[in-house]
Amino acid sequence: MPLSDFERYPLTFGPSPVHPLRRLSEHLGGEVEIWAKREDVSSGLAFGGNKVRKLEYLVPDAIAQGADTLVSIGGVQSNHTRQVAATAAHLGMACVLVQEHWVDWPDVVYDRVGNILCSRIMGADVRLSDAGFDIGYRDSWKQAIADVEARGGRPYAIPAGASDHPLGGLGFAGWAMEVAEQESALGTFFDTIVVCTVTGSTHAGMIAGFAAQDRPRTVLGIDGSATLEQTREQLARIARQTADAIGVGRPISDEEIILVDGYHAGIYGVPDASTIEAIRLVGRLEGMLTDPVYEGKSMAGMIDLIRNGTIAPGSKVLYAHLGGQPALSGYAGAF
Ligand code: 5PA
Repeated sequence: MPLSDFERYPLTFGPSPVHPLRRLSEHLGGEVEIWAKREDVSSGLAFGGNKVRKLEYLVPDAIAQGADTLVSIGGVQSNHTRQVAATAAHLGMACVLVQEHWVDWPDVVYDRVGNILCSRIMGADVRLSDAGFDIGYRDSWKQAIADVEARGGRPYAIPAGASDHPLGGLGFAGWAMEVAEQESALGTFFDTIVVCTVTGSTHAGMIAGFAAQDRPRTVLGIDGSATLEQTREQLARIARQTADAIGVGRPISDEEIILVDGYHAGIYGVPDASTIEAIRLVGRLEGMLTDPVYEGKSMAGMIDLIRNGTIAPGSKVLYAHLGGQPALSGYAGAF
């Protein structure tokens, strides 16, 4: 059925803003026009970010099931779990979060500032776990769900990044529709989209949403997981499942699913020199902040792909800014 027939619980202010990054474009030679579309500033829920848009489609399901507690999972500095905590508070629900040891990072305040601090302030039951990085299903998460049931609560389980869920791709299928509307208002067309990919449903939703449109474009997912095969499998699966759900009416080809290796710094959650340089560059040229785990890596990727001509002169690029800045304070040591 068409996306508009799915129930959506508004958690955003409306379409996320798009704007040109003129000084960055010029700095990179002026032949590629770069714009940003800003998920980080399009909701009033605790610094926003890409999960808010996904959760707009999961919340009606949670309410319909009579849930009273949102349960989810991520790393210690997960942006996703912070957005789940904000959504639960906004809905008057309880929230249980499993925060795993996805990243070895030496800043002593890493598990006390940024996202995890926000989640604690918003009243979530935050549980630290020793398990390492994995975008799949975990025992600690099953335990959290069982605990809610044991105390008579009604849990609604949201997987990592709200991705591996039947409704996970819908939010960013909607993003693709929104881009088309904004393009016609602006009289422009973005032939290349750059997005950071980890649990996959952001990128997957975009692929499905753009597949429903007439004019082809390239969606470059810059991998931030450093577990490429697992992310590629989940990305492809969610893209195809979302395309079916919204009635795209044709199969998604392998060529439409582009996961770019080489900018994840070799490991999830840890920046390398190019990540830090990209964060500083765009901060100093545009006053726009990106983080060391996700957007700094997709920014480093976009910059390099423009410099090396993979994104060809004459291209119009839309950089999906998916949020993530609250984690910056946990990475003070990197700066
Ligand atoms: C995240 C995810 P996907 O997980 O949908 O591929 O999105 C990647 C991504 N940018 C990109 C930012 C700022 C993100 O937060 N974050 C996760 C989290 O736990 O925060 C799901 C991993």
